[in-house]
Amino acid sequence: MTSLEPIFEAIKTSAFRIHEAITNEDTDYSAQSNQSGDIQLKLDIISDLIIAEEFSKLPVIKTIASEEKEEAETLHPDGQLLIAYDPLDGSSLIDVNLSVGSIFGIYDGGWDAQNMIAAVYVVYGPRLEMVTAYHESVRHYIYRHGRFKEMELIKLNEKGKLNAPGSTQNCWSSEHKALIEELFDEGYRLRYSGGMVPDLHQILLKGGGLFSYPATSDRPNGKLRKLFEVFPFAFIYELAGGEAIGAKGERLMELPCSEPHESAPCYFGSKYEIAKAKDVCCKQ
Ligand code: AHM
Ligand code: MG
Repeated sequence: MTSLEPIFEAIKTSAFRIHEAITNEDTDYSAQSNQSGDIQLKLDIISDLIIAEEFSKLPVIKTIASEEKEEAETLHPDGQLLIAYDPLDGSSLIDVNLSVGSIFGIYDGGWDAQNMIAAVYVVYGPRLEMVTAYHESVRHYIYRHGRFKEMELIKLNEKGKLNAPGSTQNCWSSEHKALIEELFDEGYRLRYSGGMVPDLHQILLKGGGLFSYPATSDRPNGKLRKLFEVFPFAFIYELAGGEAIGAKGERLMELPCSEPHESAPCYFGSKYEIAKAKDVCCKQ
């Protein structure tokens, strides 16, 4: 089996460089927009260039697809692996200095979720952190004194306490509203920053809860993109002992992906909250 260590090392180098850019570069918008129609920050473009540059040094990587680029790009025709990434997720939070992240999905054989062999995310917060999901375990690293130090493995409890409901509330379905209300009625606490990476990281590290970005009347297919955001976190949550489902209760990891920027409604959580989501709003 191909070792993923060089890829993890390239992600660590990119993370360090992006962290430096966030600290030192300005937070202005550029004159460009991406495939999803979002106006790009200069930092979105810089982060994308940094990651592409680090990945281009690795002959094992055949193709990359970025949330910031319209089309996938072949790096090494004889390479084996495909990597989809969101270079700077949540970048609209940068100006108010909230945490943001980078997300990576690594595939062998095509872009369908079933071909994913590893997923990684980086959190740029008060600290620089990285989480890898690979070989049956979800590993957590914190950047200290010039290197990423490995911490305890990440495992979700059966049931958590946090509720992170995304999107525009007055566009929710009545079923989705009912799910969110039921969780609050059971004592769940609201934790939603608007950054998928720190919001999902918080649920993973605090033992469990629910993050949802549903189908809404303004966005019937949700907002979060399968390749760049949904599949990598579905892989990570399942490996951590949780579950990740779509609008009909189906496993997100079983969804096909026919277009790189396709989105999907999504629910990530520990087993209790996902069972509840299936019962209350995610039905066939
Ligand atoms: P981005 O890729 O343009 O940064 O958008 C993705 C972000 C996620 O990090 C977050 O979960 C979501 O958008 C928040 O959206 P909303 O403000 O609609 O809840
Ligand atoms: Mg994103």
